[in-house]
Amino acid sequence: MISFSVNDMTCGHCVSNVTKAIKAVDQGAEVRIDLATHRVEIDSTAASAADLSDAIKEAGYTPVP
Ligand SMILES: [Cu+2]
Repeated sequence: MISFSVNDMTCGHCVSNVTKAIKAVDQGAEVRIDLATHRVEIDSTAASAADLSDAIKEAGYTPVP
């Protein structure tokens, strides 16, 4: 499992943006997001942590490992 804290993710819209960004890198990824704690957990077999981090950054957010 890969996890990040994404502290600038503040609402449901952000959650959907981050989810889309992750799915764009790995369509089969399992994504769990807890908005209250800003925690993003990803189970991916096709993408590395660096790929996923870059995708979240490109969507305009700041993932912290
Ligand atoms: Cu938002």
